[in-house]
Amino acid sequence: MNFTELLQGYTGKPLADCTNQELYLALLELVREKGAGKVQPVTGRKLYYISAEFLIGKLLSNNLINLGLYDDARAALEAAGKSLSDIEEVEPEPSLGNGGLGRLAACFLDSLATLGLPGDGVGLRYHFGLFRQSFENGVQNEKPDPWLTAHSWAEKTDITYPVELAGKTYNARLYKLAVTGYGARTNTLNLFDLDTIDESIVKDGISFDKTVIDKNLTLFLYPDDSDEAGRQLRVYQQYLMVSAGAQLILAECAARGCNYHDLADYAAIQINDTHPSMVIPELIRLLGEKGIEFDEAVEIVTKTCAYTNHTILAEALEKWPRAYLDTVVPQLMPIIEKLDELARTRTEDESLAIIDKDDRVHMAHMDIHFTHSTNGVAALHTEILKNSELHGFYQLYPEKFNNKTNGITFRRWLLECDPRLTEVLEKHIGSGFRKDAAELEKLLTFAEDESVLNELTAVKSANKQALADWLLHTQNVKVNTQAVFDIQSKRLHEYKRQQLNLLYLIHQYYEIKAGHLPAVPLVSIFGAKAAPAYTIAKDIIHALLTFSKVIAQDPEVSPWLQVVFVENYNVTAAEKLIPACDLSEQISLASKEASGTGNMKFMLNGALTLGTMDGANVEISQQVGQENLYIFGQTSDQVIHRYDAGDYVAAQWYEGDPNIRRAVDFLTGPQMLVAGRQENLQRLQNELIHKDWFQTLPDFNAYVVRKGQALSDYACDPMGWRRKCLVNIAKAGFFSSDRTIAEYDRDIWHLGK
Ligand code: 26Q
Repeated sequence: MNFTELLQGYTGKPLADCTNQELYLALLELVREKGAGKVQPVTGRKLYYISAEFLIGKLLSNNLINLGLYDDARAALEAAGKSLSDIEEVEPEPSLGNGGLGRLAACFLDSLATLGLPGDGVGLRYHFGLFRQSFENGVQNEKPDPWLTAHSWAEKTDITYPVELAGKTYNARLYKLAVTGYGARTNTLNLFDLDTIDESIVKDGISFDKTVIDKNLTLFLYPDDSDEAGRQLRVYQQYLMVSAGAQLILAECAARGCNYHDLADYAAIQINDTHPSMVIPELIRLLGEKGIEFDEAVEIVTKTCAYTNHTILAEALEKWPRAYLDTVVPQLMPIIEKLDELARTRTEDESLAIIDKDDRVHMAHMDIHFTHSTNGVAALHTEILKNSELHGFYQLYPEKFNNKTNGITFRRWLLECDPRLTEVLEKHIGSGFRKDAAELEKLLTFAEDESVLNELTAVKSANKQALADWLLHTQNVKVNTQAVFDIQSKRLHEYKRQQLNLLYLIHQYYEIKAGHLPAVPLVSIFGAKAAPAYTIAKDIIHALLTFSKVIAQDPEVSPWLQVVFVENYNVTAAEKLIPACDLSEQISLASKEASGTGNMKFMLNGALTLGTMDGANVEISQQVGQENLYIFGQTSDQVIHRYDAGDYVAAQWYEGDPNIRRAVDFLTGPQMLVAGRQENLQRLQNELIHKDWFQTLPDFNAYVVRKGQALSDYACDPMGWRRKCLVNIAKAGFFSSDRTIAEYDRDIWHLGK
């Protein structure tokens, strides 16, 4: 049977007579059935990756590629006058993550399945996921994102588990979503939800009645830095996830013959940041119900569980007031108290306690004491954890600490999002890199081959044109495809320093006004959501949108400089932006970005990094060599010393440097005030002059110089530039999540054994 006949079996009529919606549903069914026959057999240890977020992105094309059906599907549809990319548009994106941590979980599921490792996800089925962002009058607005349609990849099961929250029992229902591996078997993403959720209680943007837990529990994923009420609801969500997850794990292991004493031979549980940390006391509680004594339960859980830390920002480490946990999870508090006592027998250092003197429960501390592994997500991050943030823990348990540098799945971030580049690569180095990312290095033999470099240039131009078409179609903005495309896309956070990029753009504006024209026009593209309660982050968005308007109206500046802010940045948007990028902005304050994973995606797609020595930028720099990227700014050591000394005074930098002063003053200058709002612009300006927690001003001049260098290289030495791009692509293999997962398995999980 050819693919057309196969698909018609699902549509029941000729493909040419179907709507895109009908074709989408038919493909969804077909993929489901093909995947169902490939479920991974399990022997020995199986991984449960438990995470509040799985930012999986659209699944149709990904699954078609992984099942080896993509080319056939595209050809069959084309023959019927249909386009697969139009059909993709019908699919809503499941927005089940904030950013990096959630996307990492999705990449890991893909790699686990691809490597044939038994590893399932455990998470929540949020009805609206993260909010949908829109801009109205230069301000971010938040609306629900109803991705859950009647037909979804996540299939309802008849399995439920009782979960007690604040003394009331709720039934967590299990949904299963098949995770296809590339040319391999499938694993499962287990998502829990309540049947009683009522989407109609959401009113006026994303507000809703916070008191009716049975109706609201899984409505939204809360953004980081969320407001107080949002924070509190997260505990309810977290416990729903870990309690139902723990019950699922115990049930699956028991069905495979586990007697609970030997749980660690059947299960490995990876705790993705502190959000699922309550799985530790919950498992101890459940094992107690099965008749296992506390001390043995602690040992079992420690052997089974491992913890990943994703952040260095102290304020992001979860601490819950004891009184609050007493209300929501009273069944866990006696266990957490016993764990605190036990931890205190191992150290006298009060700062390593689980419950501190202010009666706050430190989730990360519980994780480190009662799991066998704590890992950071890039080499520098792990060193900082060991030497400063978690130094006391490192002294106590040096053997538990290890590094697992993040990675990305090349199926989605190369094969799917950049088919043009994939084709050129295959033509020259064969298709081995599809399974073995290290084979990309074969490309290095073409570093001096001008015809190959020209092909890479042609790919980039075509991708820039495709992005320009998409921007015109979705946002009605026209961009100059002859310009250099410079992109900063990631969550909006002061430490990521979108405001530094803004100050550069203002500086460039003055340069152009003064007649110092750049060698090449610049299109500066941003994509970022700000947490709804994060005021300064929203002010930065407002300033960028306002500045964009100011320069668009200025005929002297607009031919040289354009600022585009992409609305509702998500995985789908990332797949359009990344292949079209020339210069990738990774400009966090050194020591603050745990790893970054966007940096890896841009590199893989042939963009050059402009970045600080932070997170995985350090390893990117090691891979490609410092002549193949643009590093600037203070080092993490300098930053940490400056923090320790506490002697950073932003105002001195502002007052002492005319360029800085000119750029910061512009924020509330007449042009900006005509186009934007005084309150927001003034607040941002004050923040920069009087606080600037993330040291934007000390890095300003170095940034201007380095970016200038990058842009002039791009303009004046196109072959040299493209050679650097080639080296970046060739050296990206290390950042495949297949490598990361193989390391987790080798050092922590030992799956299937
Ligand atoms: C915590 C408490 C209350 C409300 C929200 C939160 C919360 C939610 C999400 C805290 C943190 C997050 C997300 C963190 C995250 O995405 N971290 C990123 O993880 C990536 C994968 O390891 C790294 O590459 C990034 O450097 C890191 O910022």
